[in-house]
Amino acid sequence: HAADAHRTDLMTITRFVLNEQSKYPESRGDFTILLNHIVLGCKFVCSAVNKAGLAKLIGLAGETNVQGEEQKKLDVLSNEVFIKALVSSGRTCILVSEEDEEATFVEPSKRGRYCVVFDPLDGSSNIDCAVSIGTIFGIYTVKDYHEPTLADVLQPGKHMLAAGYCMYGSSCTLVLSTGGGVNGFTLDPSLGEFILTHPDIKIPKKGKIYSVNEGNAKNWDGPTTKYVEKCKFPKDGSSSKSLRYIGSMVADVHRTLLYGGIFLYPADKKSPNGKLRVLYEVFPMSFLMEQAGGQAFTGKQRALDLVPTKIHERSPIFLGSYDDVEEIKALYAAEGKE
Ligand code: P6P
Repeated sequence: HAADAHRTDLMTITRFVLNEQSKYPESRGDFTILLNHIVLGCKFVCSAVNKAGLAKLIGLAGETNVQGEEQKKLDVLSNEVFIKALVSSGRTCILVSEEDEEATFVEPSKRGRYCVVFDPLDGSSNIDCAVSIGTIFGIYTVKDYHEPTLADVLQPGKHMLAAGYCMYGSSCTLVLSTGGGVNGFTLDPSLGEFILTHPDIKIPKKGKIYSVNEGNAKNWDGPTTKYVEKCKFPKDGSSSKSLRYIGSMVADVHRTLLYGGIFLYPADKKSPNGKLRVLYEVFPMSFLMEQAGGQAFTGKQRALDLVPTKIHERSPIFLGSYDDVEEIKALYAAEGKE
């Protein structure tokens, strides 16, 4: 019966993407090959993260990355794995990683028409306490991949073809959009395959959770302060929202996507552009939120309309349930009129 059919009709991520791509007669399977290499990287990192506590992989690699943060061995490992997997796919021409100060231009013989921007292990400060962390990625295509330039990756997020994240938590969950909605896949370690477990994810229109680092409250601007106040002390008699903040973007965004609510990393007096990086944190998560029926706002504009000028540029971000983001947009608009 149906349940058995489901068990035997394994919809793997590769099969799913092939089905999606078959809608484009001109597609030659390049995207599927690229995605398979990203999936390979995620499987490797999942295995390394799960073994980290045992294999003493955690701990400092003794170097610091471009962000001035101490690099943990898993960061170094994950970055190398993804760079190597993406180059060997033969489908990429530029790679931007959170771990590398400069973009990687793939050697001509191995070039393809895709650019991949990624954070190989976001939230890595949480590794040592076994809090969920993740890989975040976005994919652009370039016009002329024989002469790739940085301009090919400094595109607005709305030009992304695909975006996703892989969360290494109680289960290894890969959430992906190729522009036709959002789907979630869970790694079955016994098969080594990502199986479709969350088809066509839609974020609730309004949520009961807000997610922000309240420790930065003294530095927030007016609209953010007013919004968080409203979450805690609603004036319209509705119940106050719950605060959930894990401090690992992939985990906070995954919960927001499935349960609804709003995730905020606002600008503050110390960091006028907020903390999160445009290319490989803000854009992919904003892409997914819009594809799931939510929205993403920078405090000034739709996040996906932003045109980055530097590969490690930061931006404030408010993303999640459509109605919740609408409320903070109204507060920023009102401030603009004061
Ligand atoms: P804070 C983790 O270091 C990270 O880049 C994101 O994963 C997370 O959302 C954010 O920083 C947490 O930052 O300042 O609240 O600790």
